[in-house]
Amino acid sequence: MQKNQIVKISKRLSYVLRHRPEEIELIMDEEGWVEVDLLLDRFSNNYFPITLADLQKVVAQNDKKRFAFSDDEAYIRASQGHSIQIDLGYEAIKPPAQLYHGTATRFVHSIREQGLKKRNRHHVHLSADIDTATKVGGRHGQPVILTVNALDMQQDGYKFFQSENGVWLTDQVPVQYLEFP
Ligand code: HQG
Repeated sequence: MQKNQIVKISKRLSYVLRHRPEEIELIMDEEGWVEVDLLLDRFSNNYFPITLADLQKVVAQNDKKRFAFSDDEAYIRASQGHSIQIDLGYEAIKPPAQLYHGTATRFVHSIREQGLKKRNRHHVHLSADIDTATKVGGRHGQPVILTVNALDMQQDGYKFFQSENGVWLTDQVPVQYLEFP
C-alpha cells in the first residue's frame, strides 16, 4: 500500500474513532473500542472499502501510532485525541520535571491570561521533547514552545496520564506552571 493511501485511511480513522463514530454508525464502548469487523463493514458501506490487511498496516505504520488493537485484535481504538467523551482508562502517573507544549504565536496572549485549556479535546496535550512540541505547534502557525513545570503541578495535585503512543495528557495547565520564551 502506498504511503498516501495509509495517510488517507489514517485520517478517516481519526475522524470516526475520535470525533464522529455515529457518522458511519459505529458502536463504540465507553473506552473507545470499536469492533474491527463492524468497522470494516461500515467503511465499505460508506464508500471507503478497506481490508483487514490495510487496517493492520495502518495501525503498524502510522507515523505516530495513533491507533491500537485490543490484544485479540478484535477491537480497535484511537490512543488519544478524542473530542467525544470516553474513558481511555489510563492510570495517572508521575511526569518528568518538565514537559513541553507547542503552540502558535497568535495563541500566546490568550494562554498567558487563561493558561492552557483543552478546548475541543479531552485533554491538554504535552510533549516529552522540544522537537515534537515544535511539530505540534507548527500545525497551527509560527510555532512557539512553552515549558510546563509538570512535576510541580503533579505535586500540587494535578493528574498526568501518558497515552499508549507517548503523548502526555492533563486537564489544564494554570499559568503559574508555564514558562514562556
Ligand atoms: C491552543 C496532534 C488560546 C493550544 C498533535 C493549541 C498533538 C489555547 C490549540 C495533538 C489556549 C488546540 C493535540 C488558550 C490552548 N488560549 N489557545 N487558553 N489553550 N490553546 O489541535 O495540542 O496528529 O486541539 O496551544 O501532534 O495542538 O491529532 O491541540 O495550539 O498530539 O494525532 O489551542 O494533535 O496529534 O489545538 O494538538 P489542538 P494540540 P494528532
